[in-house]
Amino acid sequence: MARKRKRSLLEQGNSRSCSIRKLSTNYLNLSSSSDEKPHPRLVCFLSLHLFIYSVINSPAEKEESTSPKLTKYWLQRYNLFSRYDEGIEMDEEGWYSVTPEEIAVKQAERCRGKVVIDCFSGVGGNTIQFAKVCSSVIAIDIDPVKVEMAINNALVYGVDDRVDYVVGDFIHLAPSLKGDVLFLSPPWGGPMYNKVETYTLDMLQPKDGYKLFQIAQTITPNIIMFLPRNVDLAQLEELAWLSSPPLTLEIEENCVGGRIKGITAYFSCCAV
Ligand code: MGP
Ligand code: SAH
Repeated sequence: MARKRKRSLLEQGNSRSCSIRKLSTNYLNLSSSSDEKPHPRLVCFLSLHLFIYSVINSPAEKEESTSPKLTKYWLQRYNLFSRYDEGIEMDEEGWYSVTPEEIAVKQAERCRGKVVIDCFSGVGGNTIQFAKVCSSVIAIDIDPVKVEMAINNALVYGVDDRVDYVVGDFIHLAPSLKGDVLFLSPPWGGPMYNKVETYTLDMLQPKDGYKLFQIAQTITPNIIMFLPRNVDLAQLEELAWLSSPPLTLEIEENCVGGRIKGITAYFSCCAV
């Protein structure tokens, strides 16, 4: 199992300034031993040079800066996975799509003791928390790389043996699935989802939200959807009361550190 250890930006910053300080001091020591004081401009120039050199050549910096657009997610890495440093693996979509751990814990708590199907399991943010409290978990993702990462990440949390992983298309697999609760955290169309004022259900992928919900209902009425914070709440209510029989709907705003990250809609024919 590939285990990557990554230093935090702060640690990198500290070690970088330490090594610069050390190198500059060495240089000054050398100079003073020969009793020749270097020109202050030369010291400045060399320090700057060493700083740039160490920034460019820091392996940790290189590893983390492969995609600058992901930096904001990397800075929140411990909110995404508290055990991030123990070998968590992510890809680009994983970084911007994973459910923050605090939210996943709450969603899983609602499914305690049940058989849960995590229909769009990604790198496993939700799957791990379901595995901790549910009687069994089926995790489905169409992308085999995500499933490999999810297995690795479940290993980090010691719950890998409590999940059945399936590489496949939820839409095609649906007729063969059985479970008490269906959890849907589908692609929202990328990190630009919040560029519209109101996110409508037709923007969900791989099918629009109405179709996804219809497919989910063929398996169970107990459906949980993790959706953008700007989702059209009236459409969610519509989904609930247009169902036959009408479903109860509970909407939860999910915050981390005081910022809303998403909305969870709990649909049920009875309390889940
Ligand atoms: P965000 O809005 O991209 O990040 O995603 P953040 O840090 O709130 O950005 P800010 O600059 O607006 O403050 C917030 C959360 O939404 C992520 O942590 C994911 O849990 C979730 N999320 C985002 N996207 C694009 C998706 C997605 O496509 N699918 C799913 N299931 N969740 C997503
Ligand atoms: N809840 C997950 C994030 C899910 S992101 C977590 O916490 O980690 C949405 C996922 O849906 C992506 O990993 C993507 O590969 C997957 N996906 C997209 N289309 C799919 C389909 N038709 N069937 C199953 N998975 C799909």
